[in-house]
Amino acid sequence: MSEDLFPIPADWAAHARMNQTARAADYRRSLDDGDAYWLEQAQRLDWITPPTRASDSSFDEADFGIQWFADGTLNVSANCLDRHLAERGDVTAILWEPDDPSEAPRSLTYRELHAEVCRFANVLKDAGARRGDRITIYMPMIPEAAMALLACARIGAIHSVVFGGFSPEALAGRITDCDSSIVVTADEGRRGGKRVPLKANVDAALALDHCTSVRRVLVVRATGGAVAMQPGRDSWYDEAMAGVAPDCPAEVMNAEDPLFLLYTSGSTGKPKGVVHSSGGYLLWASLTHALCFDYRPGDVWWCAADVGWVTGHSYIVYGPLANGATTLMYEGLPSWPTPSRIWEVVDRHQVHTLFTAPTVLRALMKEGDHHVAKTSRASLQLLGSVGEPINPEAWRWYHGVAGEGRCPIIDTWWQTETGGAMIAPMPGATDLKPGSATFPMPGVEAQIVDGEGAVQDGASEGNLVIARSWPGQMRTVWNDHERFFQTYFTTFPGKYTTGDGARRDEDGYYWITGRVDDVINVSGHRMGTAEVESALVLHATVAEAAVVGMPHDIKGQGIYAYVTLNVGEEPSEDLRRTLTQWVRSEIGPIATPDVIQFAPGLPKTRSGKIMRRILRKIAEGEVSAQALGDVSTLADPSVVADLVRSRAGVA
Ligand code: 6R9
Repeated sequence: MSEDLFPIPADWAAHARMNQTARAADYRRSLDDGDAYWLEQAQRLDWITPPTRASDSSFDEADFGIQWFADGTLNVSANCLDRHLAERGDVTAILWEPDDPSEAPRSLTYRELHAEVCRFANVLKDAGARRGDRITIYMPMIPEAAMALLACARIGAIHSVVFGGFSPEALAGRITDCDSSIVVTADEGRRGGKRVPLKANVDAALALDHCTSVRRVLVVRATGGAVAMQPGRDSWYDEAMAGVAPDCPAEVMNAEDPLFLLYTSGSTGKPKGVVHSSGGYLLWASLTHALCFDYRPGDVWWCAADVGWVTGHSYIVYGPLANGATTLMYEGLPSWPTPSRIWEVVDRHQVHTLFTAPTVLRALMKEGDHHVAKTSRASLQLLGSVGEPINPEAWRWYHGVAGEGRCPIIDTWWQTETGGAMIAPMPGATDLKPGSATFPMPGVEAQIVDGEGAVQDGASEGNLVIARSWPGQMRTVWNDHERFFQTYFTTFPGKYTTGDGARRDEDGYYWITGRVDDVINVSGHRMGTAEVESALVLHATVAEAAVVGMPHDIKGQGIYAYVTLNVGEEPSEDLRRTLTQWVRSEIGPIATPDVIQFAPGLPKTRSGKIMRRILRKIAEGEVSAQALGDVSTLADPSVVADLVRSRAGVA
């Protein structure tokens, strides 16, 4: 790994809100005098009742609980909209770039967005939505998606966004788990010139026996494609908007009232509904957006994620809008219709900061630098990365080719659970090392612990844990507080377990080494191996399945599935295709296995536990006896040789 240092550029050092000394002092104070520090930071929000207490949190079993600003009240949509109207009402809030570059972009000022959100909130109320109700949002990347989030926030309803790439099955599971009564969707989405049948997927989800909670479906006309409307249940959004009052007072919410839930994959079981709060979450999204990206009024900000992931929640919608920013929302794919598209969008909208994922960079890198060189990119001042470890080669390309050596790379490490960036550089305060997310953000007491939980000081490597609560921390797993505690606070008692490994070098820089659990990261998207396994074993031909990650040039990790068929079933190319398609329809295209290896047997211990370590090695192509290590504890060591032999035919 490269340890070169890229010093803070002089212009950033001169004008950024945080310099090196200030960052260090600020961090110290955030830990040494946390309550005062956070009550002060909380003033960046517009409170109805300002909080008088900061954290009431404990990670210990006896008094476990997480609360921030518990006596404060506010409304998140008012923070993102109303408070900007007096001074920034005519500033562009959302800039929208369509999938098809020949179409015109759209833009909405804060005043216009406020008006739309108020009406949308009234539409939701008319549909029966009340404070605390769950509303599922299954939308393409159009401004109405952001409006839907803010409209929920305005009336105190809890939104649950489901990524548009999830299948009807996966959508239904997420609707049922939180007992959602309303779905907001669109006729179709568009991505890379293709149509995504969102409304048809909703219909298919709601037709499933177990999916019975939804009473109303609101449909935004995005493409004009034909869809079936079920009378009494489905309404067109534009028609509903025409019939409601233009003003809608913002509901007074407690800081701890849930703002949203977002399903994410873990190492076991079905996806968890991660619950985020109103006050602490918004403060974290807003503060980290301001600090990591040194956001200034007038800068055009582009987070190229999908609103279906936490990155879209925190850095397309909540953080930037709370900060009065101009946030660009892009409907399409970074490399469609050509690999220059991402840079053309930068030029078209004079983007100041671009925030994207390493998988995108690796894919673009492969296409050749001429696709970049033919664009100007003169407006770019800062580049961000998120979603997976950025390999130094991609980092250098991003910095040198895309940013022409001018733009610091802000590599932000965080998780759905953390609400916003946890370890990240600040452009005026942090010398960069390619591949390192650098230092913890204020209030983030990051530690490296060994397998027994002993804290490692100085240069070390091990499990990354966070030793105390921070405002943006998730508060619970929807409907399963016990699972929340068990998942995150029992491996290393008294600490939040991230599931990531990390190394800290002699200069104190953190290097995230990737997941240490059974979560794999495919193109920056989290996938639980257990989820893919459950999908596979649901198929009539499959007896057993084991899924592991494998190295993949573009995606970071690919999905490698070992499948044992039922007695009497024969492996074939046809069956391989059928099973691949099956997983796509059970979960969605993001879960498509890259390799399916038919395995007569899986390596198991005598107690029946699958030895994933061995399966990972075989998937990586590491098949020497030395790489595979000790197999003598297996119930049947000969299965390993069989797997190695049959691997040759598939990978
Ligand atoms: C924001 C987001 C979380 C997991 C996380 C880690 C990986 C994210 C990273 C990174 C190294 C970075 N991850 N950012 N690893 N460097 N800058 O991606 O949330 O979808 O929940 O994924 O992604 O492994 O644990 P989420």
